[in-house]
Amino acid sequence: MTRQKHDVVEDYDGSYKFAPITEAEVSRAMIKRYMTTMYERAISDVVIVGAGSAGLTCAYTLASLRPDLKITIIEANVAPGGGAWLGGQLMTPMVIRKPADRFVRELGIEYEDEGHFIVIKHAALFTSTLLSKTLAFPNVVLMNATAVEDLIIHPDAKSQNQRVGGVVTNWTLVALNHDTQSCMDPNTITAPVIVSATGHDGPMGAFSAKRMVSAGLLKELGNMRGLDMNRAEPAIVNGTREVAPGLVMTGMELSEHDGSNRMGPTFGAMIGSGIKAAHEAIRIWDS
Ligand code: 48N
Repeated sequence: MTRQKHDVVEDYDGSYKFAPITEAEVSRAMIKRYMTTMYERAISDVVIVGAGSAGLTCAYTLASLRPDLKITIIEANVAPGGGAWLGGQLMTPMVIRKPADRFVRELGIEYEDEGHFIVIKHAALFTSTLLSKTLAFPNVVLMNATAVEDLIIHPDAKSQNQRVGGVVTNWTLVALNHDTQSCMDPNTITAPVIVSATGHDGPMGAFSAKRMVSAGLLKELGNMRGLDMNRAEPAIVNGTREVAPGLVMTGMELSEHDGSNRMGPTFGAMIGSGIKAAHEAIRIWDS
């Protein structure tokens, strides 16, 4: 493939020039936008905690079905994507069992069809495509390197039952280092619907499930069971639901909440459960 010559290549002779800029212009370009986002999203419609494969699939589905909703994704890592950058044990191909292949086709990703499952050549191809298409929706905001370190829980106006009404956030490095500093207070984002997809491992895995126990909304964790692909995947998809008023749980975090099996290196249930979580969020929003 012969590269088309264009001005950049021709200027590589030492004459390449950028337009002039001041450092303050760069800082202000970021500050103006991010602080406006924080101000506007202090009240969101749906907050999704965790930008792994389940959380991102939920965000994509929700944004495509409901462009009217302000969707705010909170991700503790600098890099979103959770555990979906590798297929399993450093191997890169990603296995997805049918019928979750329908979502892969919607994203326009090529794959090999193996009959009752498909294989994408690299998990990063799935995750980077899903991430870029999700972020392209105008109603989606991603706050990464930001941790949810608590839930906002109010008595429900009508029933007086405990209802999850938002999240408490902090920079992840602060959230992980509270015991090294005097109290570094967090920020808040209120929303009538919270979707928790914080996974089953990692520094903050199963965050909301664990917080529900300590907050008295759940008697005890079910604790994820051993690997069984055929039991695990339908259990996670069919079990995705509103586990407490205002809080939908999905993806592998649900295995810790319910005590369902793990499925190992197959990702169809992350897709199916993320899609179901989006429909649950709409049901709650519209109720
Ligand atoms: O990828 P994960 O961990 O979670 P899921 O449920 O989206 O996908 C799980 C999947 O990758 C598997 O585990 C596969 C299928 N294996 C199964 C098995 O048997 O092992 O993403 C969770 C995301 C991560 O990016 C975390 O950084 C983030 O959630 N997170 C948080 N973000 C903000 N605040 C928190 N408190 C928090 N806790 C976790």
